[in-house]
Amino acid sequence: MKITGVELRRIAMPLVAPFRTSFGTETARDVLLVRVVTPDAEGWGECVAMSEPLYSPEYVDGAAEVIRRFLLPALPRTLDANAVGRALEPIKGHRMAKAALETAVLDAQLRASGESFGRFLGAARDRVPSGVSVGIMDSIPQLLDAVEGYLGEGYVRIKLKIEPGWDVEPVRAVRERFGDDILLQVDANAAYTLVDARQLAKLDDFGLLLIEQPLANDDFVQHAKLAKQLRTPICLDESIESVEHAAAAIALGSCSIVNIKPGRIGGYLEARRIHDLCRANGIAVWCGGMLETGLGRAANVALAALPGFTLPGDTSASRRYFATDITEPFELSDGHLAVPTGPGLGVAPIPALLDEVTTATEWITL
Ligand code: OSB
Ligand code: MG
Repeated sequence: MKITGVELRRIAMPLVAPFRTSFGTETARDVLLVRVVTPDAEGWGECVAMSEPLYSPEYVDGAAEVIRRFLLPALPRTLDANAVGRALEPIKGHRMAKAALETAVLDAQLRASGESFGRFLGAARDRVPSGVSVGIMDSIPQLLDAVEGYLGEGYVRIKLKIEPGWDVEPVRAVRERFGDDILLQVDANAAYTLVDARQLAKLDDFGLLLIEQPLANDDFVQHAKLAKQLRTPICLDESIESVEHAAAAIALGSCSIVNIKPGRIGGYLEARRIHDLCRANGIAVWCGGMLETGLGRAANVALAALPGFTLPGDTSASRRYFATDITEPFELSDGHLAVPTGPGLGVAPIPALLDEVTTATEWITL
């Protein structure tokens, strides 16, 4: 495949409600889209980096800069998606930027050959169960209203964002109000240290599926120590940036579950490698999200249909975050999202909707 050129497009998507985590509050999603143009087809990749480097070191301006200055010049003139990761290997880190570029190349390749992401990746089902990530709220009643709304829409699993001062009480309140049967888990986004082990152990009383990323991104050893002090399974998100990290976490006993976010770990090919490794080691995986538009969501849903994804992911409907998506919206049906079946991502931006949210475009001829 020969790439003619690449468009970098910045869009600003207002959120239906502020989304608060232990690292910050988002009111709009600032997204970098990568469009790869070839003679036969074009392909889209969504960069999951956020405006500021608070979740990980990457951020949107930095991703755009590394793509134009280092990643695109490193690509061979003709290539397929398998060659992208290898060509970009000399450039350290920047996995979110690399993932966006590789995904766009893969999408173009699959659109040209008529194969869907799901089929290419090895999807084992045609729909995936949907969980929802619920932000930190100003009060418990406000949280209970939000959770009630999501359960009413049919979400099959609730994830509560937690931080010191907002952990045991919100979990207790949700259990008291909605019972022991709902699938419930929490995500700390690295807000605790090992000194908080006794506080985190209080969560053991509530039958949670897992606690996600309680400690700092690089604390593999301390997560392993914490795992010995908790009955609640530990799931890693931020810590796992590659299949090598996943192998280290498994060997050390740092986690028993992995949140696979393709954007964070460099793309869907590495995501599949982590899936395969975890499956062979009896480690459950689920598909995380980064408030993706329909483009990123389509690929995540395809990935979440692989057989090792045995827990519901953060693959929510488009309207969880956006009043208007840039593609046809993903909608819940009986608590599930359908895996797209069309070529490539199976969805495409609707030009008028895309233009409405576009803040900048840049064309790079290769
Ligand atoms: O930690 O999983 C996370 C959103 C942005 C950054 C980090 C995280 C999240 C979410 C939301 O939890 C996932 C989603 O619904 O897309
Ligand atoms: Mg997380």
